[in-house]
Amino acid sequence: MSTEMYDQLAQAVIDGEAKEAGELARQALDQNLDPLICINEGLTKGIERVGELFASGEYFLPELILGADAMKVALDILEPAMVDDQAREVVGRVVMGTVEGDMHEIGKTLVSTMLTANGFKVFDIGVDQSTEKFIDAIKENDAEIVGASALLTTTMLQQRTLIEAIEEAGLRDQVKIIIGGAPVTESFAAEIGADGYAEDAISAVDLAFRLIDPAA
Ligand code: B1M
Repeated sequence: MSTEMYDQLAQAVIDGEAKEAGELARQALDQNLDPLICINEGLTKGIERVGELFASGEYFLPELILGADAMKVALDILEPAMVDDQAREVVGRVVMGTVEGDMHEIGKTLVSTMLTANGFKVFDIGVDQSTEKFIDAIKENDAEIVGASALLTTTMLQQRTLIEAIEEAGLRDQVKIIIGGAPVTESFAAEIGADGYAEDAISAVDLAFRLIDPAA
């Protein structure tokens, strides 16, 4: 039953059917399915397939956009169910964004949501954000962690530029820097002087906890 729902969610994303993806997401919640599993086993599998079809030339940009739109509609329904509104102590303050030149928002938003669901206060500044915007947000929100997402092999270089800019702004000692996104690796993170790399939203939460409290 649940596997069938995950497959249907994936298929709605592959087909770029936003309305259907939204209806399925509502049905999944009605059936008390875990929203995170619906995202990981359904929507994410679907968008990965869209990416494969795009890479192999079977899909073009319009299909990529339709798939992402379908995923977003379903995420907007599933994500609030992951963040219950119990008042909790703030674990840490995080500025999160996708780097300049990069419009990919789904993974970054998922990381923000998971951090929020785990008690972090996240200031999500959005996609295509300049180093200046990151730095202003760190100062304005007194952040302890900065998260920078990049999905393109070209824009991942901006993560290095961001770290250099944070150093130049004299803020490097104040913040821990986490990077992520499909082309990013642990060794790239080490090479550019980030404090950590996370492969997915769940490991980003573990990493953030470790960086906030290394003894934990
Ligand atoms: Co784009 N795109 N895209 N795209 N797109 C990729 C990334 C690509 C791999 C597709 C492909 O060719 N197979 C390819 C990149 C190739 C490369 O650089 N090596 C690509 C390309 C080429 C492009 C364009 C250049 C296409 C064009 O115009 N010709 C263009 C660039 C636009 C730009 O940014 N300037 C483009 C545009 C788009 C859309 C706008 C149409 C759309 C995004 C819509 C949106 O976000 N609102 C889109 C999409 C949807 C994709 C794919 C299919 C899916 C991305 C996604 O949302 N994945 C993608 C193929 C793929 O990744 N399989 C592709 C689901 C998401 C949950 O995963 O984002 O990886 P992901 O996030 C994960 C982890 O990476 C990690 O946790 C997340 C959750 O588990 N993570 C972090 C992410 N950020 C993190 C930060 C952290 C920690 C972990 O700490 C801070």
